[in-house]
Amino acid sequence: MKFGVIGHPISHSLSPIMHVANFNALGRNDQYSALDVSPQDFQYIKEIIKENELNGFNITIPHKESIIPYLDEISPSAEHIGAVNTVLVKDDKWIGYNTDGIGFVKGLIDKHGSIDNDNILVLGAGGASKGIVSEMMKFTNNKITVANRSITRFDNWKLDVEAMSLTDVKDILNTFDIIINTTPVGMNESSSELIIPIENINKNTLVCDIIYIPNKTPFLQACEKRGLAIYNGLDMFVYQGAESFKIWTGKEAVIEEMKNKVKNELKRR
Ligand code: SKM
Repeated sequence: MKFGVIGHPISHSLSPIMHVANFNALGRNDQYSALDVSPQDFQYIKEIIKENELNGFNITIPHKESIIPYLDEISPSAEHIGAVNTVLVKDDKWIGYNTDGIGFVKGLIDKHGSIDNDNILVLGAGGASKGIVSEMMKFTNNKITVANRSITRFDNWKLDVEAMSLTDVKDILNTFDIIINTTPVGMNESSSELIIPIENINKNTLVCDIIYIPNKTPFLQACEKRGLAIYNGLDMFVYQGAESFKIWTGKEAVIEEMKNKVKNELKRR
């Protein structure tokens, strides 16, 4: 079978080597390529996929929303999130899914165990946050708190969450067992801005970031320095790929092989 990832730019994507590691581990002859499609050329996406004879593909920045009008069907959760990262091509029909949120949640639970009774705070209210929160709600009994700089961002949220401003959440930071940063703050290593005052966080809290390049954002570094347990976005990337593979083939991926390959490649770069 043939798969691929569509994005712009795309040369740095780790998806091809990660998926090929999985195909090899399973003894499959599948292919996975990276296709650079600029926003101007995105109107030709149907032709591009047909020419490349893909059975399924991932979609990354900046096309996760622009793909939606080209789909024949969309999963309810991808529709709710408003973003698609996985397309299944079935009998010439395109079906869109989003595996980013479930990828984060599965990775988190595999690593840290059940989140049934945890008090969880998610920072940011964009697409990534919505995806993670809607999946996480299925695995926890507590109401999830979501904090964003501007509260108007919650206007189109249909989820039953505790919505707060970043300013207000500062006073209750010590009440959370897990804190997840989904904002891009920290992507840029030269910026030392921390999104919340970390001295207010409880010592037993697990602090997560969905970013994995850099390996430790300044936010995670500062939390680690304070003695808190930290968790970056690498597992999220691996598990979203594994979930995409399951959608395309109905088979379970070999997570460990994928993870090792990505870790080694990141070390090499
Ligand atoms: O959602 C994923 C996407 O499936 C693949 C990807 C990549 O190849 O860098 C990144 C994320 O957007």
